[in-house]
Amino acid sequence: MKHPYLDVAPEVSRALEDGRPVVALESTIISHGMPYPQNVETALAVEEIIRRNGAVPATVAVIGGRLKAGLTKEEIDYLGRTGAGVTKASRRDLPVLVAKGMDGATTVTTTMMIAAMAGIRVFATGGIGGVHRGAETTMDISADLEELAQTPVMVICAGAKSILDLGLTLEYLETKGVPVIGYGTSELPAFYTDRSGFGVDYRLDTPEELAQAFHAQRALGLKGGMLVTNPIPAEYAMDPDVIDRAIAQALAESKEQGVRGKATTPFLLARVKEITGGDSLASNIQLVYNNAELAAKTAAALCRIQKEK
Ligand code: PSU
Ligand code: MN
Repeated sequence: MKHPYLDVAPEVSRALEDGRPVVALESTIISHGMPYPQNVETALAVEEIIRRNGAVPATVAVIGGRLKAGLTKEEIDYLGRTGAGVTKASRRDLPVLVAKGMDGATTVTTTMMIAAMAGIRVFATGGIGGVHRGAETTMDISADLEELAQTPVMVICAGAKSILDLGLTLEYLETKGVPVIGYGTSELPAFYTDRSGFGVDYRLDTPEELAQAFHAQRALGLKGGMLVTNPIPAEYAMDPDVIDRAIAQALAESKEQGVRGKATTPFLLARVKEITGGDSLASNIQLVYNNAELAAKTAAALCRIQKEK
């Protein structure tokens, strides 16, 4: 059934009909995750990497109240230029954005939702939201974790930043039944670095193995998605001491300034970037490229499995 509020771009829709691979991409990373113009350049380069690896990109957003799976270059440029002027759209934001015909940049949560509505199974991003440090008292737990628990999309990321409590994030995912896979590693990567000190549930080493696990999750009739954590390539990883100090400073500032709610993650991301100069941005861009490539290959492997059945 076609969804009344969903617009799937013609190229994406043709690929899905033909059983060809498609990879979803989020837009909060464009509007709130990186500065202009690097955000637009990166978003367009990521689409290109997905094409080069044999899949069709579908960048997701809400434009004029329509849920979009696949954006034009102009729409990507608009989101990048407008930056934080666009609503950061999580699950709770969709009803009003749609009813009022507004724009929204989709987080991991809403990108998963819209990808699932469109029939897209693989989604590449940088980092996911999780359980924040101090969540024992603030109750700040990203809606991304709830979405992973209920929506059947594979999310390929570079782990989570230690602006979060990584141990509590893993506990939460365990409770919710979300498989956490390390790609070529048995340790959860920490976004800017390939190590966190925490183990993942399983290590898988090829796109085929990732696709098989996702296929089995569907065949078992399980709800929810799968989290694939793909370590940043060693040559782009940051010095753990440098990044830890920047994160500690950003966290202290957010506390001092009383930053709360949906502003927390964008505040921390922006401050870490400012404190480390351009270094963290360069790493951030490279890890997204790396995830896009793996997502395209995994989406292709998933299509091959589907054809065999
Ligand atoms: N973490 C990052 N980069 C990001 C985000 C998180 O390292 O760009 C964005 C993603 O869109 C993610 C959202 O879904 O922030 C989570 O926000 P919150 O913590 O408010 O749920
Ligand atoms: Mn939050």
